[in-house]
Amino acid sequence: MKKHILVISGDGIGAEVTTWGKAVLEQIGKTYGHEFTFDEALMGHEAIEATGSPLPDETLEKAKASDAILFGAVGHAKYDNDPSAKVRPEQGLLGIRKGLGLYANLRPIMLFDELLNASSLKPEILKGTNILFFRELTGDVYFGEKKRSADTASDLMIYHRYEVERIAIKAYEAARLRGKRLCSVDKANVLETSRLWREVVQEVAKRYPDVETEHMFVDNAAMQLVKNPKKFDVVLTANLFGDILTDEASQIAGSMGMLASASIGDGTGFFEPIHGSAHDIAGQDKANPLASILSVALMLEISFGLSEEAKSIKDAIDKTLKEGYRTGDIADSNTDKSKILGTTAMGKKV
Ligand code: GGG
Repeated sequence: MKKHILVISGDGIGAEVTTWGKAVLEQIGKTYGHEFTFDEALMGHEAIEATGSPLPDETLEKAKASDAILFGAVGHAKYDNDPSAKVRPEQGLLGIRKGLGLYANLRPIMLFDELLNASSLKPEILKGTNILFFRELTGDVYFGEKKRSADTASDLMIYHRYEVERIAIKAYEAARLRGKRLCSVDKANVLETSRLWREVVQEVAKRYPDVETEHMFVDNAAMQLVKNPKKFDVVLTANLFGDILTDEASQIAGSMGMLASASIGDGTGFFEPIHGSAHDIAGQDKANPLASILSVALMLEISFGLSEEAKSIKDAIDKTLKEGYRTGDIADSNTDKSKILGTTAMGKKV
């Protein structure tokens, strides 16, 4: 198979982790006889510094022309401390999602048995958890009109029927192939957008009588995720709720450094760790590369249909963890200190 992949490292630890995602992809190419070619492009703070724009036109053009995109992270502390900044790194990420029509963000909560003790939650609560989040990605307060005067600010929370319907279909199709349970998370007791969300999901649910549907308020879902995560199979939710709930759910997997994601929709698929740019540890060889490597496994499976190759990546990570190797974020009090690795050493082990 011949595929052309655009690598957008972005900011902070983005370059360190995507180096290893790309290296694993090259190794898969050699082992299985696929030809992967690569190009690079700028996004986020790095792109602002170089071109003045968080998403240069050239990046979007290259993205549209590629077969898949491997992305790192965007963000910079400079903007977090300057709320008045008009041009921000995150606009690059939101812009490429919109530009490529990436409306469904799949975030699997993959739990490696070896990491049961890395979580602050009890192993007996976690064991057997397997959740697939569908976070809507191109609507909600992220894209609604923003207004600001001296003492007032507003972000319009807006959803259209078609936006809810198309992601609900994707989530139901996935639920049908998994545990046949779907939990739609909203705030329909308070928000009008959530009442539309629930109405549309109820309509789509009728087309999937083999899938058991549950509707849950987001506050309850946040609690159930740490109380009884095994109750969830596929979780379908809006952009903002999905952003927050999946960070919470990363603690089930042991660390944000373990969670990969796939953004899909109308065109080229986009694969990235759910973690951000982590400037506090950038350039120190401390970042966990496993989320980027797992994002490559998602790319192989979802965009290229290479399930065996994807499985070989998960098996390699499993073996590395079974041998006792950890990055700092997933080490616990029982970890052999000599097996706590930096980004480079962990990437090489896998
Ligand atoms: N790799 C994920 C990342 O860079 N996240 C930073 C960010 O700006 N995220 C916004 C979002 O996911 O909605």
